[in-house]
Amino acid sequence: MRPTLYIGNKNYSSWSMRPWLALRWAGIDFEEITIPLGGVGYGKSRIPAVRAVSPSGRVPALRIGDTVIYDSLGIAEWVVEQAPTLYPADPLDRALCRSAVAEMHSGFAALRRDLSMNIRRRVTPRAWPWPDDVRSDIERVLEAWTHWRGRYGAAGPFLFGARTLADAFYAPVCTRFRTYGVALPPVVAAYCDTIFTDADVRAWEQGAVAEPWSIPETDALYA
Ligand SMILES: N[C@@H](CCC(=O)N[C@@H](CS)C(=O)NCC(=O)O)C(=O)O
Repeated sequence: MRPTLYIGNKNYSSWSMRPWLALRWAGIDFEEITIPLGGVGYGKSRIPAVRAVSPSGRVPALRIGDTVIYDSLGIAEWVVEQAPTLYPADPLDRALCRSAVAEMHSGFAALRRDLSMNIRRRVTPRAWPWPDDVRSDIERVLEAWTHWRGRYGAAGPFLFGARTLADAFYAPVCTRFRTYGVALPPVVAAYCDTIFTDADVRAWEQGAVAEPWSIPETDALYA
């Protein structure tokens, strides 16, 4: 049965990007349907077209037959059940990788609020006086990535060596750092380059560039 993934705009919807990448990396054939975000009900989980396909009123949602998996992590975990190599094989490495994914899914509220994903946009870099909570989130991401790259670097160029779900969950953070001109230490910049050269990340970005829609309030952040 061919699943259908409902996603928001590729330019803005980081939660949609994550399971989309996981599905592509797993080699699963799926149909994708984009529901442009914005307008009536946006920000309140009340966009009628989203409510029609997702019980939470949010995207992403993956429909498989008459079942709808309606959260990025729920979808991603289903994907890994089809493609177990998207988590490391060693139980402790796998647990650490799951912690990385969970930290992204449940954390970094200030970074997500102030550095909203906006793939097409480039803000002129300057000496940002980041708010304390944003700076703290950025520092934690840099610390975590540096630690994982140090621990798993010999096994490959991704966070846990080989490409895993953690990379799908943090890929949108690479695009945020690029959009808002966040200064990156070399090891982190090299990791982001790995992400930006991934064929499926590039395909998602090309989709974002081709989209006709924009969300003015997001485009105005740090203007
Ligand atoms: N916890 C959810 C969050 C999903 C989410 O917030 N999606 C946004 C788009 S990135 C959305 O659907 N927003 C619609 C709205 O705010 O009304 C997940 O991980 O899937």
